Amino acid sequence: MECSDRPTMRALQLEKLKKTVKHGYENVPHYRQSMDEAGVKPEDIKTLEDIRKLPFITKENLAANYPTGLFAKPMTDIVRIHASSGTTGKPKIVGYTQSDLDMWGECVARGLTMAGAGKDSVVHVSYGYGLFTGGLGAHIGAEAIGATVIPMSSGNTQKQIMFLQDMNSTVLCCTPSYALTIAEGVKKAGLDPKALSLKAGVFGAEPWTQGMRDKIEEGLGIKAHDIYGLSEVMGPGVSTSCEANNGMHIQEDFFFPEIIDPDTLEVLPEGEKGELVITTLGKEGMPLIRYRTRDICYLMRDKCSCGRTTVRMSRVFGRSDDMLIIRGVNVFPSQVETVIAKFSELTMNYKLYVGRENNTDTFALAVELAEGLAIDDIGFVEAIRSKVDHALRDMLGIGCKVRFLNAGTLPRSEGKAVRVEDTRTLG
Ligand code: DLL
Repeated sequence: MECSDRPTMRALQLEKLKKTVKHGYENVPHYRQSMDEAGVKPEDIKTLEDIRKLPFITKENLAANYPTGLFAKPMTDIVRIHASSGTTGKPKIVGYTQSDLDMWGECVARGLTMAGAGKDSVVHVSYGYGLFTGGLGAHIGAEAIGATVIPMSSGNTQKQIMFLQDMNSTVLCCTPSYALTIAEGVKKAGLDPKALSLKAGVFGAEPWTQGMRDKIEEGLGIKAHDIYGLSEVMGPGVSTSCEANNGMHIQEDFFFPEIIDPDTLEVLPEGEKGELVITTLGKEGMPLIRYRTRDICYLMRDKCSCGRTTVRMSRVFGRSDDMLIIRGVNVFPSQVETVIAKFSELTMNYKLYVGRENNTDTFALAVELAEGLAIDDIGFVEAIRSKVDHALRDMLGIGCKVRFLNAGTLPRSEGKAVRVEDTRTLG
C-alpha cells in the first residue's frame, strides 16, 4: 500500500470512506445529527471530493460526547481504552476494537520500518505507558514486526541508559525532549554515544525543530525520525518520516488528510500551510470524520526518494490553538526554538513566560547556557544576550526578555515538555 499507484489508492480510500460515513451515520447519534443538519446522507458520498460536503468534528464535540458518546461499537467489542487531556478538564476517551488495534500495529510497524527497524531490532520504548498512546502504540508496532521490545516507559534516565547499554538497544522511541535528556545523561556519564548500539530514534508527540533533530542525532549518534499521531485518531503512527527526512508519509489507506484554512474552514490547495483535518478510514470503535486536529502543517505529493508514493505532511509548525498572541503578534514556541538551536552557547532546555503588566503583554525566555559557561561571566553574557535578542526580534517581530540560567537548572522533561507558562488567563 505504501508504494501503490494513485488510482488504486484513491479507489481504496473512496470505498473505505463510504463505509466509514455509513458506519458513523448509523451508529453515532452525533454524526447522524450533524449530517442531517448539513443536509447530507451517506449515499451522497460518490467521489473523494464529496467529503467536503460533510461537517467537521472538533475537540469540543468530543468533550460534549464525553465519555463514550462517539463510540460506534458496543462496549463488548471495545478491547482497549486510551485517553488524552481535554480542554475542559475532562479527558478525551478513545475506544479500540481488536481490528483497530491491528490497524494501529500495522501503522506503527510501517513507521518503525522507515527507521530501519526489523525483526533483529531491540526497540527501547521510553514513551509513557498507560492512558497516553505513546508507550503502548510504539509497543504494538514493534511487536508487529517481531522486534524485541523493552517497555521502559519514561523517567529514571540513569536506568534508561543502563538498559540502552546492556541490552544493546538499536531503536529508541520517546519524545524529542526526552531524547535530549537521555543524550545529556549519556554525556554526563562520560559515555561515547558511538559505544551504544543505537542506530535510530522514532520521536514525536510534541513539535520539534530541525535544530533539535541535529542536537539529538549528534548527542546519541543516531538518525532521528519524526512520528506523528494523536489519541483521538489512533495514537502514534498516523505518519512517520522515512530515511529521506523530507516530511512524514501518511498511512493513506487508513487516514484521509485535508488541509483547511482555520478561519474560513475552506480546503486549501495542496502544498499550502493550514490546519490538518483527518478522516479515519476503516476504524471501527471511534471513527472520526473530518476531525480538526488544530495542527498546522502542509502536504507534499512530489516523489520521495524512498520509493513510497504516499502523501507526506511537513513537520508540525505548532497548533492553531496553542499559538500565542503576544502584543497582537502570533508567536509559535517552535520559532523561539529555531533561534535557540542556532547558538552553540545555549542548550535546548528553555521555557517561555507570558504575562501581563500595566495592560501590556510581557514575554520572557529562560534558557540554559551550555555546559562550562557561567551566568556570572558578565562580559560574555551581555555579548550573547545582544545576539540572542536580535535573532529573536528578527524571527518573531517582537522583543523578548531573555534570562540565562546555568546548565542543568530547568526541570528535565520525561514526556511532553511544558514549554510555555502563560499566566494571562489566570487572572
Ligand atoms: O502525542 C500521540 C503520539 C505519541 C504521537 C507518540 C507520536 C509519538 P496526544 O497526546 O493526543 O497523542 O497528542 C497529540 O501532539 O495533535 C500534535 O499537536 C502533537 N504531536 C504529536 N506528534 C507530533 C509530532 C500523541 N511528531 C498532539 N510533531 C498532536 C509535532 C506532534 N507535534
